[in-house]
Amino acid sequence: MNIVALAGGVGGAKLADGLAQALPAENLTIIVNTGDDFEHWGLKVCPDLDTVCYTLAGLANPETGWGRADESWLAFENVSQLGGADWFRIGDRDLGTHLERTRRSRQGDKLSEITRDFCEAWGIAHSILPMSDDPIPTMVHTELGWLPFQEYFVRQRCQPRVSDFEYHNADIATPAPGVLEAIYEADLVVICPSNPWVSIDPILAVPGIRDALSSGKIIAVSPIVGGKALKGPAAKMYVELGIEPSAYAVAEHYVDCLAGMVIDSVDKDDVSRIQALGMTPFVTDTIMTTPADRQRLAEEVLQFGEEMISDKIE
Ligand code: FO1
Repeated sequence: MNIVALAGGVGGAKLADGLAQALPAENLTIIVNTGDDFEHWGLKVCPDLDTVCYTLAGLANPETGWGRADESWLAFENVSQLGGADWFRIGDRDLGTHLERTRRSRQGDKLSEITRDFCEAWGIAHSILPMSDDPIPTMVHTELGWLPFQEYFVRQRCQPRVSDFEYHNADIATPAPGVLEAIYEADLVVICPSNPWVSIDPILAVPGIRDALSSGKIIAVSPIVGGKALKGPAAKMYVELGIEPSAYAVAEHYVDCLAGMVIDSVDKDDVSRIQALGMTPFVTDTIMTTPADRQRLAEEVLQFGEEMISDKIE
C-alpha cells in the first residue's frame, strides 16, 4: 500500500514517525506544512519540516518535541546578551541546520532539494517533502491584527484571540516536486493529528493538492482528545472561532474530503455524529507517549485505512 501522510507540528511528527516505523521507505511520503517557516536572525527557519526530520532521524528533543536533543544554547545566550531577538530560541545544533539551509537557499537551491539532502545526511530513508518550494506564510488574524504565525505562536504565546487565518501567496504557489505524484499514487492519505488551521489547511491551500485528494482514500486522526489539544492552541482556536472543540468538530472541518476519522476512546460518544457526516469512525487510544505508541497507532490507522479502501472497492 502506498501511503501519503500530511503533517505539521509535534503530534503530526509523532504519527509520521510511527508510519515510518511501520512502512518500507518506498511506500511512504510525508508532506509537511511550511506555513510556519520564517526568517529569524537572518536565517531561513522551517520548524515543522525540521520537527518531522529530527523526529524520524531520532534527533528530536524529547522534552519539547521541537529542536534537537542534547542541545546547548551558547549562541542564543550570546544573541540575547547583545540585545538581539531572544523571543524565539534556536539551540546551537539546530542553528547549524538553519545556517546551512540559508546558505543553500542563497545559492539558489530549492527547499525540496535541500530537505532531500539533509534527510540523506541524517539517515532518513522515507521521503519527506515540503508542501511547496514557494513561501506561503501563515498569517493569523487576532484581536491585535494580522500576525505572522511565529509572532502569534511563540512571541505572543497564542494568547491573542484568533478570528481568521490566511495562507499568504498560496494562490500563486505550486506544490513541491513529487507532491502531486505521491498523492495520485497513494492508496491512502493520512491526515496526522495536527492543528487543522495552521498545520493542515496550509497544505490543502496549495493549488492542486486538494483537487488531487480523492475523498474515498483520506482519513484523519483527531488532534483533539476529550475536548483538549494534546499540544498547542487547537482547542483554544476552536473556542475563539465559536466552535466547541471535539473530535466531531475536527471531522466536520474536513467534511468535504474525509472518508474515515480516527478518534480517541474517550471520544467514543462522537461516533454517531461522525457517521452522520458520512464518514467511517474508528475508535482507539490515540495518545502517543512512547515510540512504541507511535508504531501501534500507525499500524492500527493503516489497518483501518486498508479495510475502508477494500470495503469501497467491493
Ligand atoms: N516553540 C516555542 O514555543 N518557543 C521557541 O522558542 C521555539 C523555537 C523553535 C526553534 C526551532 C524549531 O524548529 C521550532 C521551535 N519552536 C519553538 C516550535 C515552533 O514554533 C512550533 O512548533 C511550530 O512552528 C508549530 O508547529
